[in-house]
Amino acid sequence: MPPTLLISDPVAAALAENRPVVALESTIFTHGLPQPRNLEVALEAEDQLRSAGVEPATIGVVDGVPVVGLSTDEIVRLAAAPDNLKISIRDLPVARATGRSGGTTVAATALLAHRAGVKVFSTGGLGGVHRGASETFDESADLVALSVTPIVVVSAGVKSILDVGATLERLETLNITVLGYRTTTFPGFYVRDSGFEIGFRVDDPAEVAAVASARDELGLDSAVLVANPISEELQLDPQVHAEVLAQAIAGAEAAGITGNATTPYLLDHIQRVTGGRSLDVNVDVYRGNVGLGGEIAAALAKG
Ligand code: PSU
Ligand code: MN
Repeated sequence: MPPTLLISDPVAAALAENRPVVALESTIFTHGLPQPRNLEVALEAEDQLRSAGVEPATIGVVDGVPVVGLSTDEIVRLAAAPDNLKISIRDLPVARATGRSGGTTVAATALLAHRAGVKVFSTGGLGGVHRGASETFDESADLVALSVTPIVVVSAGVKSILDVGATLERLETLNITVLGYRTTTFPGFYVRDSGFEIGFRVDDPAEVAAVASARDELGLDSAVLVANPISEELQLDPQVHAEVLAQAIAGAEAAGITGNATTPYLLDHIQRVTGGRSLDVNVDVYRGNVGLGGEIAAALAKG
């Protein structure tokens, strides 16, 4: 039988020696970013961590086997494959039974990272509650997964194309601790401020590590979500962002776009209208979260 979890040698060694490790998802490069930028971003994130003395554990599914610590060859292969599955937790059994490969979402990545013993996970933007969810029930499995997975997730909030207020309500209901990193407002992914307040602010990686350790001492199983906003210099101009988003939403309605097609439509619209600037911001956001994840992992490893 193929293994149900394969931990690469470098990741296993780092964990055994209590060196810092940061998990990275693969849906970001199998489904989130266009080629060839997707591969560059995936490999850059790994290099960024290694230069900071942190072991990267990029997670995905290769021929049905969940892998924690994809090799460069495996990342290259997944970034190029046209037939990857987008693998959330419900898709893991299908991938295993059929021997398929694919990128793991935040939900599946968090689960596999935790099973491997990795304590910190950096992503770009978490999945959340979609606009119109009161009709469609479209809410990402990322939220439910984080309610039962004791890990630290670093994200720049959720994309503004989602219903940010409803997502924050669900995070509360699901007992997920939300910390603002050097901010008291929830980030809006492309912009620093989504307009929603969050209760707790932390100012350095050691404070995040202290909250994660307290969570463990209390025997709680939920994630700590670190909301890390993009810097003011790198954000999309908030005025432009608001206008483009309103246009994109109106365009989707006029074109009768619904369901799963909505997110790709909105993201593509925003990208075209901003002349690719939103894609650059997306990459900058990710870089910021990867860097902070490394610092938090280092603080946790110090104990
Ligand atoms: N946010 C994006 N692009 C993405 C994702 C999130 O802007 O590709 C990915 C992440 O992997 C996230 C997943 O976990 O989509 C959520 O998908 P869904 O809403 O189908 O649960
Ligand atoms: Mn969905």
